[in-house]
Amino acid sequence: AQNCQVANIQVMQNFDKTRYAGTWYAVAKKDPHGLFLLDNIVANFFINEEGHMNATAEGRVIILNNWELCAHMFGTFEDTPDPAKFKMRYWGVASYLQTGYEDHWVIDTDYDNYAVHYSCRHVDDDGTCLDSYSLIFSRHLSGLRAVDQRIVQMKKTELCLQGKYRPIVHTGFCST
Ligand code: AZE
Repeated sequence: AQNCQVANIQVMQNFDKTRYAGTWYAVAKKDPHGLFLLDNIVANFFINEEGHMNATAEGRVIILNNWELCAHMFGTFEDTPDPAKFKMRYWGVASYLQTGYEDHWVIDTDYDNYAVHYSCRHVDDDGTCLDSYSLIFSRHLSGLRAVDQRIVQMKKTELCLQGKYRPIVHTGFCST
């Protein structure tokens, strides 16, 4: 039974942030309300000296209506009692980019091929999510294998976000 309660969302069991480290290419996304990374989204996760997860992310954005640039972002993660649920504090390397403090959940991953991320920014009074974003990651720029696509499709449905994702193009916009 699908009730779409944020509190009932299943996350990755025994999440291992060491194995999660390294480069992930975002291949699909469900956007939040408002400004977000448009495409060419690549995230790099690593563990800092204190053992906490950190990440850099980049992606194409358009700010101030028509200024197109590559956003270079940084995120630090606070552990919570659930090893797959983090609080992420993030900011832009340039001050005119976005800052925030929000949930960052790893829904599923095999560490070597795919990962499903989810963040609910605003839980409604009825316990469903009012404003979420979600990224589907691949270790490879070429995208996901068919076997991984089937798993990811199931997870999108579990998140109550089936049909709400759009593919992310990688044109090299942020590589120069
Ligand atoms: C994420 C991967 C882990 C590190 C970070 C991420 C999120 C970044 C944003 C950036 C938004 C920037 C905007 C700029 C104008 C989840 C991709 C930091 C939400 C809108």
